Amino acid sequence: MKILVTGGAGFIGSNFILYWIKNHPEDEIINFDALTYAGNLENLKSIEDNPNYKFVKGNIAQSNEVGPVMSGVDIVVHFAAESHVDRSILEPSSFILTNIVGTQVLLDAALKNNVKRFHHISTDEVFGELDLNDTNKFNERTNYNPRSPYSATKAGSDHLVRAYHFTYGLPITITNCSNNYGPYQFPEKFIPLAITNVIEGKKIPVYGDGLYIRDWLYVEDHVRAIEKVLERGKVGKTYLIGGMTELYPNIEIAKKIVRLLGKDESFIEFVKDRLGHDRRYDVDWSKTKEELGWEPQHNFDDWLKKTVEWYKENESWWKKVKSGEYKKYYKTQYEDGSR
Ligand code: NAD
Ligand code: TDX
Repeated sequence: MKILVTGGAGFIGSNFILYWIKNHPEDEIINFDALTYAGNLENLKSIEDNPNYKFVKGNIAQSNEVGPVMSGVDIVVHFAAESHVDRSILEPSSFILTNIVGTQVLLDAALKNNVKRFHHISTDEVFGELDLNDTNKFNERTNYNPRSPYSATKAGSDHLVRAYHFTYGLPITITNCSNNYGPYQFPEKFIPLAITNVIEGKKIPVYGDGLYIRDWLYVEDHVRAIEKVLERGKVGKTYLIGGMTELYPNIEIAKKIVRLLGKDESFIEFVKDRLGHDRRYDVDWSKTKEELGWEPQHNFDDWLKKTVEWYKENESWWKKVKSGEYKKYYKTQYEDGSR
């Protein structure tokens, strides 16, 4: 089987490739990635010489770059995206180009090359926000209600993927998952930012009142869910993926991280809130469990601890990542009061 992975140099894509090569060594993987600030081939160093793995640098929004890599592909697993909500608030245009136009270019090429499955990775953020004190969760029937430029572009890409199925018969599946955490996550996202800041002697910036809730999913649970959908998912269907049920507000997570690093709460500071900040996400993944036999296996407390250990042991990985372009972004996002 020949699998084209887009965005395989990013956080979830690289975890997916490492898992797939280990568990399906007979398959051929092409990793197609533009290597934006978020793409890092160091994540894949351990497999770079594997004869069944090949990296091709290219932009999903450029049809002349996508065309040649799609030839002979059986399955597309589409991770490539601009993925950080705060960056989408500062500058939405690259999100529209990559997440919407890029997805459409890939869909066209997949159709032309008769791929057997186009699997699109999406997010629970397309459903908008839940109130803090209601008990509803997102499910397969929840209406789309995206509220950030990022989630609006992911919603647009989901609609296009389904449209290519209904209109042209492209065999697609979609997963909408909750917030991932684990190794190789770019330290602009809350958990790796918090861990690496404390190790560097900086504070954890907690937005607003800190009472925002995410449904944390360990990245390997997500990768196993994608595997199940590729093996047993029904063409045309959407599957929801979420974590185990501990729903901690961000401030609690910040407190857990400082404790795990042997520091006190003076390492936490409240900063100005994100514009349009979604209050709560919570995913009902029971249908996915019923149909595919998948459920998350990594509980938050144990795997947050292991994630903290990973960042402690891999300082050289994130120190490089946190330099350069990242410094400029950090200054604009956290130090420049002009917005
Ligand atoms: P990431 O930002 O870590 O990685 C994105 C990758 O895509 C990078 O390697 C980058 O170089 C590549 N890329 C960006 N623009 C590209 C382009 N135009 N052409 C080719 N490659 C390009 O993202 P992630 O956290 O690994 O997320 C992967 C996918 O999962 C995204 O589609 C995201 O929307 C979705 N998702 C992420 C989370 C999460 O918590 N991280 C949760 C739900 C859904
Ligand atoms: O410095 C921060 N301080 C803070 O309080 C940052 C970066 C975040 N936060 C808060 C905002 C959110 O409530 O932490 C929570 C998590 O923030 P992010 O890590 O930026 O994730 P989120 O905005 O929830 O989106 C993530 O999950 C869904 C991914 O970035 C998306 O790609 C994915 O679709």
